[in-house]
Amino acid sequence: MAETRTTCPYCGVGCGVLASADGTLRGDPEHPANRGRLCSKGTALGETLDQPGRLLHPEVDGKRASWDAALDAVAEGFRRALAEGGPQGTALYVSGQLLTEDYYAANKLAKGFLGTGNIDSNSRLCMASAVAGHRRAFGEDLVPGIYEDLELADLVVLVGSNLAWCHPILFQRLQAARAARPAMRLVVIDPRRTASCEGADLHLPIPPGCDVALFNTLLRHLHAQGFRSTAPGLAEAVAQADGDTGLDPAALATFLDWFATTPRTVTLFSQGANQSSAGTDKANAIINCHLLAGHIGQPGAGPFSITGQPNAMGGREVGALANTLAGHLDWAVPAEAAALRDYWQAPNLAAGPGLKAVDLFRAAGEGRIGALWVMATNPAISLPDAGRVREALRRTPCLVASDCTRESDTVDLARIRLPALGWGEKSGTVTNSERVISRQRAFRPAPGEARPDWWAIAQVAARLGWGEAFAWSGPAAIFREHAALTGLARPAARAFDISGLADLSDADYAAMPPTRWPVARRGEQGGRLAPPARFVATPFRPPANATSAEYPLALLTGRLRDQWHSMTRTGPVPRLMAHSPEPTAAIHPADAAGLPDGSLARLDSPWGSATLRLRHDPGIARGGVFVPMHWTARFAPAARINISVNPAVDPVSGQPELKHTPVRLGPAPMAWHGFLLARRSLGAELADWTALIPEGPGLWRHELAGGEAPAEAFARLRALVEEPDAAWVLLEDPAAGLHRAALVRDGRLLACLFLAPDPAGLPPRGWLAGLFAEAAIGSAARRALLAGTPADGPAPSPTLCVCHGVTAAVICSSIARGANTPALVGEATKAGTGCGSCRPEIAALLAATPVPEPA
Ligand SMILES: Nc1nc2c(c(=O)[nH]1)N[C@H]1C(S)=C(S)[C@@H](COP(=O)(O)OP(=O)(O)OC[C@H]3O[C@@H](n4cnc5c(=O)[nH]c(N)nc54)[C@H](O)[C@@H]3O)O[C@H]1N2
Ligand SMILES: Nc1nc2c(c(=O)[nH]1)N[C@H]1C(S)=C(S)[C@@H](COP(=O)(O)OP(=O)(O)OC[C@H]3O[C@@H](n4cnc5c(=O)[nH]c(N)nc54)[C@H](O)[C@@H]3O)O[C@H]1N2
Ligand code: SF4
Ligand SMILES: [Mo]
Repeated sequence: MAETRTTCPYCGVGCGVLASADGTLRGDPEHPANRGRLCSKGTALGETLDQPGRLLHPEVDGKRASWDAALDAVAEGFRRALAEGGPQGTALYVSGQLLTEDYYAANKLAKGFLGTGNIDSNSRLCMASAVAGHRRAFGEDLVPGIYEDLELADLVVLVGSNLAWCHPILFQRLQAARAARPAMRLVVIDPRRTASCEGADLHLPIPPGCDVALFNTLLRHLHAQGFRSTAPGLAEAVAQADGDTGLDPAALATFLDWFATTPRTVTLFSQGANQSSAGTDKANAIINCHLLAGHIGQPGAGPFSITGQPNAMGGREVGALANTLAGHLDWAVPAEAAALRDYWQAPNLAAGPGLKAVDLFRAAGEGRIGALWVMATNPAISLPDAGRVREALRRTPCLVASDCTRESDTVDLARIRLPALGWGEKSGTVTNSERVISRQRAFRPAPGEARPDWWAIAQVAARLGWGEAFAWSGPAAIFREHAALTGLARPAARAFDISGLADLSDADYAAMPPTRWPVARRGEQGGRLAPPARFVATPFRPPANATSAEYPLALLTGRLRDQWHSMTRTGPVPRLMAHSPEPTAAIHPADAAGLPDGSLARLDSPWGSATLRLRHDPGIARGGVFVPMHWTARFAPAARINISVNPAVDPVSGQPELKHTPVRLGPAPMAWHGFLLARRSLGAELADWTALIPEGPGLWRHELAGGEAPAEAFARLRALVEEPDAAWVLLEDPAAGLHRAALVRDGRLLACLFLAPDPAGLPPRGWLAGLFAEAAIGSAARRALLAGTPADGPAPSPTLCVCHGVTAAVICSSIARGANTPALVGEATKAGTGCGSCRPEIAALLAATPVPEPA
C-alpha cells in the first residue's frame, strides 16, 4: 500500500511518520528527528483514527446545521459582539495543535481585521515563559540549539522535564549517545524521581519552585570561579543572584562543579521551569549561567527550551499569542507594526497586546467577551481554576468550538460547533523544537463534513466583509504569504526568516522536505544559532501561593507516558490506558497521613477539590503530591485536577503556575468500593466516584465508589447492564458488605460487578477481564469468579510494555530468573523491544530487583 510521509501530531519532537490509508504506520527513516523510531503514542496512532465520537457536522444551538448556516451564525455572533463591545469584546483561543497555516489565518483575522489583540493560545500554558525569557535574553524568541547538541554534549541537565515520558524519542537519542559515550553525564532537576532519572548520574530533588535559587547559586559559583562575559547586564545579574535551595550540599556542589568544568553542556528545560509564577526568571536564570560560562552557540552547548505540542513553534512564528505579532515583528517598534498593516492591507490592526489566557477567561466570566472562538484546545479542562473557566464559557453569548471530537468538555459547552479535519486528514506544516518545519500530509479522506480550520476562518472573514484578504486557494498559498512576511524589511535584524520559501510552487510545497529555519534563500538549511544576548537579573521569589498550616502540601501536576492532555485521542485506546488506568495522587508514604496505598483520597485547595486513587511513592520529594493533568468529565469527573489548581501567573509571561498549588490531603469516605466490567461503556457518572477505563476491544471497566448503601448501589448498577435472556450468578454477604455478580448468557460472560467495603477487598481486574475473551466459562470458572479466587493469588500488575502487553510482574520474574540487563529482559519477555518507551521503567525494575548470583 502506498505510504504518505507525514509528521506525528503529538509532542514537539516532531517525528516523521510513514502512514498508509488503512492506518498502518511506521517511523520515517529519513526524518532527521527520529530516523525511523516512534514512541508508544506514535506507534498507537493508527488506533486513534476512526474513533467514535467524531464531530462530523456543524451544529448550532445543539442541532445539526449546514456549514452555511453555522458560518453565518459565527459571523453574526462576532458582528454583534463588535457592535456591542468593540474589537475588545471578541476573542479567539487557539492551540499549538493547529497547523501553521491555520494559526496564521486565525491571527490575521484577529489582529488585522477584527482589530483585537485578544487571540491567545494554549501555548500560554506551555511555552510563554520560555518565549518571554528568550525575548529578554536574545531580543527575539529563538531556541539556539538543535537536537544533535544533546548527543554531542558531555553534560545534559534536565530542568523540570520528564523527557523519558514526554519527549521519548529525544530521550532515546540521548540514551543511545550515553551508551556510546559513557563519560557523558545526565543530571535531572525535578522534585520527583521520574523515569528520566533512570541511569542519571545525579538527581537533584529540588523543592518545587526553587529553580531560580539553584541557577542563581550556579551563577555566583561561576562568577567566583572567575568566569567573565562582555554581554550586558552581568553585574546586576550577579548582584541579585540570591536564594537558597535547601538541596543536599554535596550533591549541589557536584552539580556546580560539573557545570563549571564542562564546556559542552546543554540545559534542557520544560514545564517544571515554564509553568511557574517565576517561569520567565527560571528561563533567564538558566540562560544567564550558559552566557557566563560560555556554554552557548557551540556544538553540544546551550540552553534548550523543549516545546510540548507538535506546532507550539509554528504558533510562535505566526505570532498567535496575545502579546506578539506575526513573523516575529514587534509591536514596540512602530515601523514594524506599520509594515505588517501595509502587508496585510489591514483596515484595523490591533493597537496593542490583548488579553492573555487566564485574563481572557476572567474577562469572559465578567461578561466582557461577546464572541469567543475556541479552536483545537480544551480550556474547560486545561486552564487552572477550571470551575471558573467553565462558568465563563457558559456565560459567553457566542461560544464557537472547532474540534475533531464531539466529546470534549469545551465542545459540550459551545453554542456553535464546527467539525475540523484531524491528523491524517489535514494538510499543512508544523515546526518542532529544533526549528525544523515538516509537512503534515493527508492520507485519509475527510470524514463527514469536516473541513480545515483555515477554511472556516476564511469563510467567516468573508462573511464579515474581508473576503479578499482571505481568498487563499489552499495551505500552500497561506504558507507563501507567511513566508514572504518574514522577509519584510525590518529595522532590527531578526533570525526568524523563511522568506527563501516564499516562492514555493504548490508542487514544491507538496514535496517540501523537513527544513530548519532560518531560510533566507531557497535551498538553505538553518543550523545552530549564536544570537547576541544579555544577562537578566533574576532575584529569587517563592511561588505565588505559599503552602500553609491549612494547606500544607504542594500540588504538582504533569503528564503520563501514554496519555495526551485531555485524552480526547489517547483515552479510548485500551493499550494506552493500560499503563496507568486510574487517576492517581502520588505522595511520599510519610506524607500520606495514614491513608493506605490504593485508597481514595481527597485533595482540597482554596479553589476546589478532587478525589483520586492514592499511590505511595517514595520518589516524590517530601511535601509534594503529584497528580496527572489528564482526566476529564468523560473519564473521571471527580478527578479533574485543574478545578483545584490556582490561577496565579508569571508577571512577565502570564503563564499560570500549574506546578504549584497549596493543598491538603484527607480521606474520601465511601460506603463501598467496586468495579463493573461490561461489554459497553456506561459512562463516567455511575457513582460518586467513577473512572472509566477502556479495558480491551469491546470491554470497559468502571472503577467505582459511592456513599449510598452498598445493597442499593448493587441493585442499581446491575439494572444498568441487564439484558434479555441473560442470567445473574450472585454471591452476597451483606453483613460483610460483599456483593458479587456475574451476568452470563449461553455461558458467555457479559458483565461482572464486585462491591466491597474496602478497595483491598476486591479481586484483580486483569484476570476477570481475561474471562471475557472466553467463548464460554465453565462452572469451575464461575465459582472461582465469584470467589474472586486470584484475590489471594498474585497482586494485579501494571502493564509496562504496551507494545507487547508485558506486565511488571512478568518482567520481575524474568529478572529473578537471571535476566540482568535490559537486553536479556527483552529476549526473555519481548518487553522494551518495541517503541522503547518503557525502557526507563525496566531499568528501574532491574535496579530494584536483587539478581540471583549465577550458580
Ligand atoms: N506523554 C505525553 N507527552 C507529552 C504530552 C502529553 O500530554 N503526554 N504533552 C506535550 C506537551 S504540550 C508538553 S508542554 C510537554 C511537557 O513535558 P514536561 O515538561 O517534561 O512534562 P510535565 O510532566 O508537565 O512536567 C515535567 C516535570 O516538571 C516537574 N516539576 C514540577 N515542579 C517543578 C519545579 O518547581 N522545578 C522543577 N525543576 N521541576 C518541577 C514535574 O515533577 C514533572 O516531572 O510534554 C509533551 N509531551
Ligand atoms: N494542571 C495542569 N494543566 C495543564 C498542564 C499541566 O502541566 N498541568 N499543561 C498545560 C499545557 S503545557 C498544555 S499544552 C495544555 C494542553 O491542553 P489542551 O490544549 O486543552 O488539550 P488537548 O486535549 O490537547 O486539546 C486539544 C483539542 O484539539 C482537538 N484537535 C486536534 N487537532 C485538531 C485540529 O486540527 N483542529 C481542531 N479544530 N481541533 C483539533 C482535539 O480533539 C482536542 O479536543 O494543558 C495545559 N494545562
Ligand atoms: S516522540 Fe512520540 S509523541 Fe513525540 S513526536 Fe515522536 S512519536 Fe510522536
Ligand atoms: Mo504544552
